[in-house]
Amino acid sequence: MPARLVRVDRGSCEAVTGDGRVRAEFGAEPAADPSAAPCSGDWAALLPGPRPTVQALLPRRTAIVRASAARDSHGQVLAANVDTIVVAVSLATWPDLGRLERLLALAWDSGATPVVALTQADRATDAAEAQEAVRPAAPGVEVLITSAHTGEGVPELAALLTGTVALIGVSGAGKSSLGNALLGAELLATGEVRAGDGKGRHTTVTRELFPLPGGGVLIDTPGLRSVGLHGTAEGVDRVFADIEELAAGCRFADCGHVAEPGCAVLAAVESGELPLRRLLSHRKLSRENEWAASRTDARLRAERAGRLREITRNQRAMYRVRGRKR
Ligand SMILES: Nc1nc2c(ncn2[C@@H]2O[C@H](COP(=O)(O)OP(=O)(O)OP(=O)(O)O)[C@@H](O)[C@H]2O)c(=O)[nH]1
Ligand SMILES: [Mg+2]
Ligand SMILES: [Zn+2]
Repeated sequence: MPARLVRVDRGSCEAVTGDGRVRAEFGAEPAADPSAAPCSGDWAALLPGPRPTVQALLPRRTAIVRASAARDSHGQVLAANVDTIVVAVSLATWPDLGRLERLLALAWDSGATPVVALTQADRATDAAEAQEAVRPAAPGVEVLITSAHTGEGVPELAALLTGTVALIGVSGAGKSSLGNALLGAELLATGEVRAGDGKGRHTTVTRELFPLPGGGVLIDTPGLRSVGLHGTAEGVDRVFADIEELAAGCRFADCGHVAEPGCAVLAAVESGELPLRRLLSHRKLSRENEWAASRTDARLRAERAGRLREITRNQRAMYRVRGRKR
């Protein structure tokens, strides 16, 4: 029975089928790769019955994957088959552009299209000024001013959303509040931020799909404490499309934009066209991705070597059996 997983708990999940919502158990033993485990937004094949079980997951069209907190090279999937990612950034304080670039790289890497929602505009000193500051950090991405409390920008945001929509951002950004505004109902729990530092209290703890009034579904996610990149260079390249464009003018095709002669990127920093902050952020995120990729490569090599050993072992055993038969 085809089904979509709307919420994943320990050992079981809530799934929506053509006949309604069911609780389904996980059939097979957990895979070695945690990113292959069922996740909100996955499409699945259920074996129906009094206790339905998840028999198989369909390949994911897109997936939001971050480096897992565990010290292995596997990524952690935050949501699967997402079409639009709303990156929520609160205007209650001045936006952290480096963090936004990181979230956008994660979003682009997923295969979905990101949108930046500047939230809590009613608390901003100058929302328009903040929007202008954010735009250069998000080339090719819509940046909207919104407020869940006044409803400002909510219809405009809703108009940009298609298919499966995921809300991501730090705790206290106002993801769930904005989610409720989009859902047109108070379905998601929201929480006060801490008085001292204005940080959220990690109110949202599950990722659950809710149908949107205009079609499609919404996945609210828990506030991200850390966003380690675990992607390809593609996401970073898109966030820094302006640097990629400038790089085409560098004298050397493999220019690292550090101290090379004829570097068009450094020239742009010199002239004030490109903020130095952005070049440094690019460098940092690229290195992180390369590191994640090299660790994944090392793991794949080890796994291949392991498989080869196993094949050799099996072959030897087979020859022994054959030898006995003769
Ligand atoms: N003034 C104002 N406050 C808002 C707005 N949106 C959210 N808040 C407040 O910000 C706090 C955090 O909002 P949440 O929606 O719970 O934030 P979240 O991003 O879901 O946080 P986590 O679930 O912890 O990740 C709450 O006290 C909200 O009332 C807004 O548009 N205006
Ligand atoms: Mg929340
Ligand atoms: Zn260069």
